Amino acid sequence: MSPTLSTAAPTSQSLPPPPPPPPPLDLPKYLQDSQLTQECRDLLSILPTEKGWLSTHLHQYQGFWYATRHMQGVLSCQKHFKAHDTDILLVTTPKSGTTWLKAITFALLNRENYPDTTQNHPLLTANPHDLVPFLELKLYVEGQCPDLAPFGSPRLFSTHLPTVSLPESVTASSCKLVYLCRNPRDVFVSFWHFTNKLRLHNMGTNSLDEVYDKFCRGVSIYGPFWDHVLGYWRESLEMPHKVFFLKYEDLKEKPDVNLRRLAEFLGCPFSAEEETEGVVDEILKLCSFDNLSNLEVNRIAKLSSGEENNTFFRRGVVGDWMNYLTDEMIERLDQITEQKLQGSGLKLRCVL
Ligand code: PAP
Repeated sequence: MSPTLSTAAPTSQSLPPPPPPPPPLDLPKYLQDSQLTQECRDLLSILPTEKGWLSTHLHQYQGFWYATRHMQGVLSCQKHFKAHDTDILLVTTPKSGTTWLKAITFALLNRENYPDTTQNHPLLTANPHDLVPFLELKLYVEGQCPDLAPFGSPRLFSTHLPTVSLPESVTASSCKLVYLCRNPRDVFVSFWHFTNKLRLHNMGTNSLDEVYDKFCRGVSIYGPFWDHVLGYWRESLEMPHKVFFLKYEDLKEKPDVNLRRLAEFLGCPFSAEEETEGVVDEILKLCSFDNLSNLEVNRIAKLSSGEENNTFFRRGVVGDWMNYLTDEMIERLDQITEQKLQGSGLKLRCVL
């Protein structure tokens, strides 16, 4: 006798299990918190934590705030990165002009290898972040110990780390640091746009008021902004041969003067012949906002961490804060800036 086929609806017990939630790998890498070592998890469990602007959480470590995903890279780079005396480290707090500084310094150091800035130049086909990688956000981000041999000499890296959290060998060696800062009004507005652009559709956008309050309280990636800037400002005063302090606004206003100063600091000044040939202007033209932002690679490609290259190019001007901040917001930000920078000798311009 053949078995009777049941026509009754299956009970919940016989139903197949519901599909698992989409694995975190579906998220762009910059939103993933996975791949943390136990050491990192243990540390995170005891650090002060707040809601992030983009990542779920921010953690306060050595006085500054980091996304969960970045903590692994910070610890790993602190532990393993061995600076060479000839290394050059580009340092910024986010949205201070990192992409521009990377492009300019790369073009400056590689001008003999790539004398023609209009053809076959790496910056025409690669985003500056791919040419000058971040230590803690790219090379060490997954806790691995990368092979840095292909970087040749001098090695050019970047970091957003504050002075207090730099790997020991950076301080102990004769490597050079170039710090670029930008006024906090424009940094904040740029950061607000950047994080909103990177948030997924279902995450909604951050309200300006909410993240403004966090920024003022120092709770932003690599914040407090003022402590970050002051740390490098003081180092540049104490060790001008090691730390070169640049301002975005000065670079905008007098790019040629500041590029020449940068070249002097890095020990590769422009020769009289280069000056006659207009090499300074060629580099500046190659790295200009208009040129870089219109290149195909920067319009349509992505970084390996998932951010679209075009998120690093928005307006590229001084003073866009005027279109976003209320008088009260400006007043609060200015009060903090005045209080924090008091006695330091550092002045930040918000307009040109
Ligand atoms: P990061 O720190 O996250 O790497 P970063 O490059 O500092 O980002 O920030 C991008 C800002 O630099 C953007 O500013 P905005 O939002 O106020 O417009 C971007 O437009 C600006 N920027 C990028 N490239 C250049 C450039 N070549 N010249 C001037 N500004 C630039």
